[in-house]
Amino acid sequence: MEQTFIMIKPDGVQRGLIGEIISRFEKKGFFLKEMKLIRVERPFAEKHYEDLSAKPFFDGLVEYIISGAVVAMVWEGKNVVATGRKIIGATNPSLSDPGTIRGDFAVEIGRNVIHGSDSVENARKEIALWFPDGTVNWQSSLHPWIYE
Ligand code: DAT
Ligand code: MG
Repeated sequence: MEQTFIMIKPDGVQRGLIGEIISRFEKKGFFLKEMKLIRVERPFAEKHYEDLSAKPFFDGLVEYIISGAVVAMVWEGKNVVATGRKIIGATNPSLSDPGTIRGDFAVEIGRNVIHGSDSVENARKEIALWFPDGTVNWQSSLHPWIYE
C-alpha cells in the first residue's frame, strides 16, 4: 500500500503539536510505519530540500529545519500522499483552510509546522533518505474496519 513521508518541523515539536498531528493521521485511518525524533545537520537538510536549492528562501528554510528536533514519520494507506497533503493544508498558512494542520496551527510560511511528500515518487525518495533501513513490517488489526 502507498506510503508517504511526514515530518513535524522544529516549531511543531517545540509547540507541543506532536500528539495532535499524529492523532489526525491515526484517526483518519492511516497507519504509522516508522517514526523517530531527530535533529538533522545542515548537509542532510540540504539534501532533503535539494529540489529547492535555487530558491531565495532555501538558506532560511535549511536554518529552520536544523534549528531543533524534528519528528520524521512514514504513514501508510490508500492515497496517503495526496490525502496527507490535504490534511496538512496549503504551503502558506494564510491560504490553508481551517481544519487543516497548517490552517489550524500556523501563521507564517516559514513556520508552517509540518512537511509532507508531494508525490508518490518523492515519498519513495524521502523515505529512503530518512529511513535507509526500511520501515517496520506490521499490520493493524483495525485494517478491515477501515479498508473494504
Ligand atoms: P510544501 O512544504 O507545502 O511542500 P514546498 O515544497 O514548495 O512546500 O516548499 C518547502 C518549504 O519551503 C515550505 O513548507 C515552506 C518553504 N517555502 C516555500 N515557498 C516559500 C516562499 N515563497 N517563501 C518562504 N518560504 C517558502
Ligand atoms: Mg514540498
